[in-house]
This record gives sequence, structure tokens and C-alpha cells, in this order.
Amino acid sequence: MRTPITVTVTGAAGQIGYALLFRIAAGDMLGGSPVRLRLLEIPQAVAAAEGTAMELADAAFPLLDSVDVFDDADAAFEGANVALLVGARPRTAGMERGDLLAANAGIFGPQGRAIGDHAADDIRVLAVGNPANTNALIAQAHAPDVPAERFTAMTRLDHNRGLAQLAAKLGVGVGRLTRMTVWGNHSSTQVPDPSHLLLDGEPVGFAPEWVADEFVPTVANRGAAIIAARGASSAASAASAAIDHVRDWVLGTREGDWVSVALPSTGLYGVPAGLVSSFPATSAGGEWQVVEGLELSDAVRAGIAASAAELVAERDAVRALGLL
Ligand code: NAX
Repeated sequence: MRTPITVTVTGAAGQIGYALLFRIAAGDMLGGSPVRLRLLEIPQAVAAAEGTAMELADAAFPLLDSVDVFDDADAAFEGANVALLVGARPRTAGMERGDLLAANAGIFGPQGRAIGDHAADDIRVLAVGNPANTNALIAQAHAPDVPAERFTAMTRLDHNRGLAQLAAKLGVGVGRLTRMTVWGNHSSTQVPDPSHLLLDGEPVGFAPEWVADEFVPTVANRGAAIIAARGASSAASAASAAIDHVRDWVLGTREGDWVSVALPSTGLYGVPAGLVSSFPATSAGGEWQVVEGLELSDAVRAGIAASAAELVAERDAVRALGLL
């Protein structure tokens, strides 16, 4: 039997956690490797996480080696090869943006430190909990001995939402499309960009007005549309995107395709170095490589700059609080 891969999932008792854990245990994320799950929750939610662990046991997944539940980050990240940081403090009524950033810095800072102190040398981190990009940055800053590029944030749900809209527009299956791109922050300033899209390997052109007036707002507001329809925020699709992100990172992206990943900028496309911002990227040998040299329209260039400015403001707000 192959050596099990240790996966730590925070927010395990939440609704994304509930969808995510069964997909991981079924083998969808790591190419059929056995998995050890370590679940981290706040003390009040440990009992619920234990319940999920009971259900995972009852599903009798052949690849599931073990499930353990913790309310202590140091213990939860012990030996972790993959960390999915899903648990976060949601924005509640009357909460200022600064309060939200501070509350999450109080979660992602200590978790970053615990990752640095206890995770395996090959640790790969995906921040899903919002504000995901800045949460990834905070965790990364607290784990100085871990290479910065091992800290990523999730824009894959936005990427997949974009693919779904484009497939519907073209009347084709989503599997025939490649090279969708999302730039920037996982927020309303994100820049979904279909300008490099291929259908069966051939370029497809979209009218700029349709992209600006319909496509971009539909993708950026899809989360709100799901809440309006379902009465709860996206869960299974978010879990599926997290599975896609880690699977492609570990096992590699499809030949000829790229995906959208928020990772520490090296300054490409004008995004200030160090910000965790979404780029088109391929993965080979377990490492992301940003796709370089793409031609950008003026609208996309301006959108990337505006989203980067928002990321700078988030970073500076956390810095001003002394949390970064
Ligand atoms: P839930 O509220 O259902 O679950 C969150 C869970 O996190 C709760 O069980 C809570 O007890 C736990 N938690 C809180 N603080 C914790 C801590 N310090 N350590 C461990 N666990 C902790 O939210 P859910 O719908 O599962 O969403 C989770 C996060 O994903 C939210 O921040 C949400 O905004 C974010 N999302 C991010 C997306 C993305 O594309 N990046 C899309 C989906 C989702 O909206």
C-alpha cells in the first residue's frame, strides 16, 4: 500500500467541510493515494466534527486510513502534507471590514505558525475561508520557513463558474473548453477573463460588451445568486473547486490547459510582489508556474490593477493592526 497522505481540514464541521471530506476520502483529490484526515474545529463545533468523522467511518472508504478531530492547531497540522483552510470568521451584521480582517488574522496567523512548526516539509496550503487571498498571505507570513509559494488561495470556484457560463453561452459541454482565466482577488473586484478561451483547442471570440455587461457580473455575483436560490451559500461547488485546485497542484494540470490560482505574486502582470492574487497557472512536478506573456485588453489590465489595489488595502489594514 502507498504511504498515506495527511490532509488537515479546518472548519470541518461547516457546510463546505461536509461536502469536501467525503470527496477527499473517496480518493477524488490525490489520485487514489490513501489519506489520513485531521480535522480542526473550534471547541463548540468539535462534537459536530466527531459526527462527520463517524459518518466517514460508516462510508467505509477503502482509501481512508484514519480520521482524527482536534480543537488545537498545533496537533491538527502535525505531519500535514496538504492543509485546506476552510474555517473562517464570517462577516456579521454591523461588522466593519477592519473587524473582519482582524478576526480572521486571529485565526490564520496562529494556523500559519502551527503549519510552520508542525507540518511536513512538502506542505501545500489552500485558503478557502474568506477573505481568502489575504488569509493566505497572513498564514504565509507566520510560517517564514515554508516556501511562500506553498500558500495559495482559492479562485477555482470563480474559474469553474466562468467555464459554466461560457459553456452555456456556446451551447457546448464544459469539457471542450480550456484556458479560462480569473485574475485578482476572490471578491467583487475579481477579473474573470475569457479572452484566451479555446473550444476544442481553437480560439473563441466574445463581444467585449457581452463580457463586460453580462459575463463578468454573472460570475462575480454568482455566490449571491446561489444564496438567493438555495437559502445558503455555495458548498458542494466550493468543495469541488478545492478538490480541483489541490488535485491539479499535486498531480499536474491538463496538457494544453491552465487554471486559476491565487498565489504569491512575483510582480508579473503588474501585481505587486508578495500579494496573493489570482493568475493563470499550470502545474507540473507539484509546483505552480504562472503563464507568462499573455496579451491583455485595456479592460483586463485596469481590472487587475483595481483588484491589486484592493489587495494592497487589505494587506495594509492588517499591517496597521500589527497582525502582519
Ligand atoms: P460554515 O459557517 O458552514 O463553516 C465554517 C466552519 O469553520 C464552522 O464549522 C466553524 O466552527 C469553523 N471555524 C471557525 N473558526 C475556526 C477556527 N479558528 N478553526 C477551525 N474551524 C473554525 O461556512 P462554509 O459555508 O463551510 O464556508 C467556509 C468559508 O469558505 C467561509 O469563509 C466562506 O466565505 C468561504 N468561501 C470561500 C469560497 C472561495 O471561493 N474562496 C467560496 C465558498 C465560500 O463562500
